[in-house]
Amino acid sequence: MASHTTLTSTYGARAGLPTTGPLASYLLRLISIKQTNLCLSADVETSAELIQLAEDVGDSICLLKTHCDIVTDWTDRTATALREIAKRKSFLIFEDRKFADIGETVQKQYTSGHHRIALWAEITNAHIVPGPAIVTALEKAAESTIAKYNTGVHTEISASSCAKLNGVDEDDDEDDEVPPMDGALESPMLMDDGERRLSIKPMDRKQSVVSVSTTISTRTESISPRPEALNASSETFDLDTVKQLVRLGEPPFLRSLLLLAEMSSAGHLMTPEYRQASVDVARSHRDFVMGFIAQRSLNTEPEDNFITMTPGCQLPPPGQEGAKLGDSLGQQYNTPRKLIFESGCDIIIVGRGIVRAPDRKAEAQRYRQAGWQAYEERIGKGQ
Ligand code: 6AU
Repeated sequence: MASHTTLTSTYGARAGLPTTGPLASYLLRLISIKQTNLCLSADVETSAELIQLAEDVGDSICLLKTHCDIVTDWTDRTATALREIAKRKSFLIFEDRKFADIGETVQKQYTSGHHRIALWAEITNAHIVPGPAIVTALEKAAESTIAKYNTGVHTEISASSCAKLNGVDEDDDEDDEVPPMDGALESPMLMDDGERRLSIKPMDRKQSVVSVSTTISTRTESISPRPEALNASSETFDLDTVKQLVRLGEPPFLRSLLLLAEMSSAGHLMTPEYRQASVDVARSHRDFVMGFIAQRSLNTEPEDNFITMTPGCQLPPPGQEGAKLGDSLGQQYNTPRKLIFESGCDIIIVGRGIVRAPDRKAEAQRYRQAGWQAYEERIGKGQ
């Protein structure tokens, strides 16, 4: 693996680099605070299962990846519920749409139709097979979604500070290694009005300051030690983590793209030249392209700080360490250590390894720990 500073830098340090966009920066901070580089691939077929999975595993992940088109009963309510859990449990949402059409078509696929992905997913992905205009088209569609959000009507400003009420001082930044976000706008609330329409309740900067208190109150409620959690849960965040999440606030209302540079499946046709072409396209859209779906880090130039997200990840069952894992349909699996420590990937994407486990919550924690250990080994922590 080629050496690059991003391989030995912490997620927190990378969040602060001048080449890091605000959404990538938010994600890197979130990873650093929650100490998780795990993305759950929630490939389930009903809204109820999806929501239950997000509830069960949300504390252990930085990202939840959806395939909304395999959820048979997907409605706006599904998106609303997911956004609410994402807010409460602090993770971002990535719709694995794999756009691959001409610009005009992908814009519609991204913003319209049954799913209206741009409204609720911070991150999505695309193939560059059709050429670089796919990125320009998605970027424009994202910009118009953001613009609509930013110019929308909003109501109600409440000035109470639940942070103080909950004993969490948002100004107390002692021991905080993750720099605070820089005046970011918050995510929308998707207001399901009972019809086939989502209305967005946007907030301006002034309101976003105030609405932090709402967030704090909700989050603190869910992640501060609850009586049952104190007894049963090993993953309840400690007070310092709670404080850092409170300071981080909600994600900025922005959108970002991942380019598929290399797939995990056997016999894929993404040659090294194709991979390089993806990197070239990404470099000319650094504001919008956050990183890649790839099997290795593709950062080579000094200003590269792309985030590599990697599917095809499983932990072998005990006693079978070293075995080459896959499914019967071409999927190929590597361990978190191989992907993060050896290949320089940043986020592991795990689907069936967690979804099919008898105890999904515990399994997600096992993957979280394995991914984090591999990262600490990579940055040389403890040496
Ligand atoms: O862990 P699994 O094998 O159950 O699920 C892997 C998930 C699936 C795939 O659609 C997706 O990751 N995926 C992708 C993505 C994320 O774009 C690319 C790829 O090369 N391989 C892959 O499996 O939801």
